[in-house]
Amino acid sequence: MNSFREEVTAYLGLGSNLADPASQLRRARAEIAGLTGVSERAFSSFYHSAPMGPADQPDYVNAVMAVDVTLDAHELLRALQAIELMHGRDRSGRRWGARTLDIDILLYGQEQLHYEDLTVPHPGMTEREFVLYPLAEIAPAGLEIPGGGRLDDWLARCPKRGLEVLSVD
Ligand code: PH2
Ligand code: MG
Ligand code: MG
Repeated sequence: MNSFREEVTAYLGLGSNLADPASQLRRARAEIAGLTGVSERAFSSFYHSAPMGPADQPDYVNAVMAVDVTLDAHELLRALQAIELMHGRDRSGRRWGARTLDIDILLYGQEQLHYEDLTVPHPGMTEREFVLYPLAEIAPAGLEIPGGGRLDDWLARCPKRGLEVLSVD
């Protein structure tokens, strides 16, 4: 880690649909905020969402967290994957199947990154109601998605599919 590196604001998408999803997200929030080189800037409401992908899985709880980081994108990715593992994340399941905790890097400053293990902005984020609505809650007005247009424009075109703010988070 490089303590002289400039701070970057990153947006993280959190999701869970197993083993008390809301408490998974609550713990993850504290763990992320406690990482060296990471500080919490904002956290959205918790949202109840219908599963995207296989329908025979429980509904999800989703949220978006903004963090200021001095980690580079891969250092951040590794740290988030370690947190997923602490939550018993099992990557052997089917694509888009049930999970105890998923933490995705949605945006990393204004950067566009294309690595084998990391694509930023997160592919598909502009079509996912459980990303766009919580993101819009905490992002600055007029946020531009690097290489991908304005958040507000995507939001206006994105059906809610039953997405609801959870009254207790
Ligand atoms: N994540 C997936 C697959 N499907 N559906 C909802 N509602 N929320 C998610 O976070 C989600 C999903 C894979 O990451
Ligand atoms: Mg995901
Ligand atoms: Mg993921």
